[in-house]
Amino acid sequence: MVLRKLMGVFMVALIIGAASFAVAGVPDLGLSTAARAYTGAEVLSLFNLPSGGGAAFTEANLPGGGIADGTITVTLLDGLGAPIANYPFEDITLQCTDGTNSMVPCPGGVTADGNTDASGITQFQTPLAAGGYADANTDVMIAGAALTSGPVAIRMNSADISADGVVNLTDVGMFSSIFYGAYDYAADFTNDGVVNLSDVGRMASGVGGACP
Ligand SMILES: [Ca+2]
Ligand SMILES: [Ca+2]
Repeated sequence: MVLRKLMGVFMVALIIGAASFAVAGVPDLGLSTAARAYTGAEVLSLFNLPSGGGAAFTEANLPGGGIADGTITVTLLDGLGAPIANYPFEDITLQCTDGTNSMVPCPGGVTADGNTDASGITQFQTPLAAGGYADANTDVMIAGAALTSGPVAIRMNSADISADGVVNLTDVGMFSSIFYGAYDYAADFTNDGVVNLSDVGRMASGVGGACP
């Protein structure tokens, strides 16, 4: 009887041990988090270029056009809540899509700035290399799967409006149509609610550029 009880405890310990082994060191998409430096409620906007010469996350735009720090800090934890150190930055990426339109990365253009540190932490701060736009929050992707702990309130646009990896006359034409037509976030690079000369400046800064 005692032996049977002991065997039961032993089996439970084995099962728990196996479960722990399964999750240790593997990112948990619910426990891992992504946080924005700016703690206000507003959705920020990030201006991208395929060349990587767009805005750093520290220079994201508030509604109205002001500057706010949109730096994203990612904390990777495994299923036991333990930090995952040295996780490769190539597998920590961003996705921004509203279902119709999307931010389109250049190859390797939207990775975290570095591998996770001993606390499981890394950041997105340097400019992305990307085209396209989406009026939606941004998901942090771990090896292709979104964190279920929630997206970051940053939307994105780019002088590469056509999202083909180059900024050329096609994009200038699309920009002009919006400039002279109805408001569209796709060309409001300063996020101030109007498409005007300040956006022309950012459009011009991208012309001739392409994915590296
Ligand atoms: Ca283009
Ligand atoms: Ca604008």
